[in-house]
Amino acid sequence: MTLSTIKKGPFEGQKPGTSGLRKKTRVFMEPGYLECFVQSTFNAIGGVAGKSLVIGGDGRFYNDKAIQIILKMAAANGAALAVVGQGGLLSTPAVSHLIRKRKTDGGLILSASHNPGGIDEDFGIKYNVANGGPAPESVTARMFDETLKITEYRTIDAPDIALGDLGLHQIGEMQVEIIDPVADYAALMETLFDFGKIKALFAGGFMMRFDAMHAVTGPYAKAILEDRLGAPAGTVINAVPSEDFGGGHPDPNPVWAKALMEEMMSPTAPDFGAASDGDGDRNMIVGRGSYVTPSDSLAVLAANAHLAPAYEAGLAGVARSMPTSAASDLVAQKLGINSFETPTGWKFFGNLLDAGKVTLCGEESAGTGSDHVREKDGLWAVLLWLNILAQRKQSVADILVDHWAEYGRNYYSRHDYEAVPTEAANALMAHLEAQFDSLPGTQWSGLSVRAADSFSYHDPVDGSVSENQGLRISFEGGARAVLRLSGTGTEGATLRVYLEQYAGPDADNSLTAEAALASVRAAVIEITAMQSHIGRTAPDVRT
Ligand code: G16
Repeated sequence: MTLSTIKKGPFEGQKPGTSGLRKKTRVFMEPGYLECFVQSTFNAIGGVAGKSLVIGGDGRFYNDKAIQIILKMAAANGAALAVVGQGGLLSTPAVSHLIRKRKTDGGLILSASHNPGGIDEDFGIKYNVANGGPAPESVTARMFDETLKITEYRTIDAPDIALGDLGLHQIGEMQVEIIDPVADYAALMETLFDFGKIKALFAGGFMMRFDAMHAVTGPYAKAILEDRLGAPAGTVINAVPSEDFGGGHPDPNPVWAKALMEEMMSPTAPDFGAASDGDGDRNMIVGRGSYVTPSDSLAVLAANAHLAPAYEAGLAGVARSMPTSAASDLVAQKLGINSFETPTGWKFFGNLLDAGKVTLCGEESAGTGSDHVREKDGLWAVLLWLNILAQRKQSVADILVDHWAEYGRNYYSRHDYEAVPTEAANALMAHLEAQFDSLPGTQWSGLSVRAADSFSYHDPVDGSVSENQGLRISFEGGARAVLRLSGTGTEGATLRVYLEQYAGPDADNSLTAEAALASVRAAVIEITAMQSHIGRTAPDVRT
């Protein structure tokens, strides 16, 4: 085996976004592209000599090749151990758990999450630190700096590792341990929830459908829901991970999980439906005839978490990303616990979790999680819902109605405008920002603006400040709109418009979200001069 140093780099545009580096797969396949990013990551963390890493991905096209490349580079850089999921598979929450359990120095996750996979679709890589969470901004900034100055990377000339063979392997001086991707994660879930109660629920005829969307959660969901909890065979559908996710978007929302939504809205719907994304960290929850928005899901979980063994003693607090609805704040207020508002990106929850300030976190982008790992966790959210359903013995719809009757309802929807030319999207945002001083007090579509600003986050744990984290307009009467540009897309800009309207416990809580949000939506379209900036006012995706 020969060590070599290959002259290459730098490559433009290797700036990590909301969740690592995401690009078209063919970009990652350019000779040296992945290698330079990985070497830059190693350089940014002071090298990997003597260190241990967890490595795995969601099984999308190029996953296995990328893992072979990374293993050889880690060996050439002196790493001591790589823990790798069998077949190169590991869900994002499973990586987070393994980093913590095995006390490794960090991990690398190969995934572009909910983005489609394939040679002409998307690929991605993310570095997680020793607490199991995504690298914080201070680390991603160092990584980016390294990508700007890199001129060479190190690798080793060695045969590929048989990723399917469990057990110990060797590359140069580095050990590679291939592990069952599901076992440790499933064991962790068993410590958090009342598996006996959930088992009894299924034994009593409770029916569920879980759509794994041809992505990484399939094997985890089958092992936990069907094998351990006794859900009938066939409960988990699309359970075999495929490298192009069966040609679909592994994005658990009503648009991309359409077949599941149709089944759940039909007269023969099962009691409970759920879906997860490419790398298993997102979730969608839907009851018979009743879709639960991710913001409401976080609030319901916070209000009922004490029904599951892990959270029996109560929660330290709840954190949500700024664009997520304020529904969970109302629960925190009632429980008398902390609530925090962070920028979009799971990495911002890490400090709050590590400091014990919060127990649950969630985002409007279908992410919910707790202090059991440092990533959002799709299957965990599904199991917590199941545990709550097993205890409350009510339907999802009834739980929601009760929740709104107690706390009021935060009507909520996110509208995405995809593949907008970057300049047009920037111009729209600049146009809005330029009006901040003059907007308060003005009327738009019957709503009066109360305040408008750009969100900055002051991390209460390490004091760091993150600016420009989204533009907010709040209106008198409980309406709010947030606009930001996505940090996870790979083509042009994706403009996200987040709409919210609060209706108190005594108000009409039975409207459709579309009807309840019509005024705030119209106001945003007007204030931003949307038609003239981006040439349309109808979004591509509404969640
Ligand atoms: C990532 C982040 C989330 C974020 C989401 C959307 O999720 O981890 O925190 O909410 O992207 O981000 P954006 O609005 O910038 O596209 P994932 O599941 O894609 O890793």
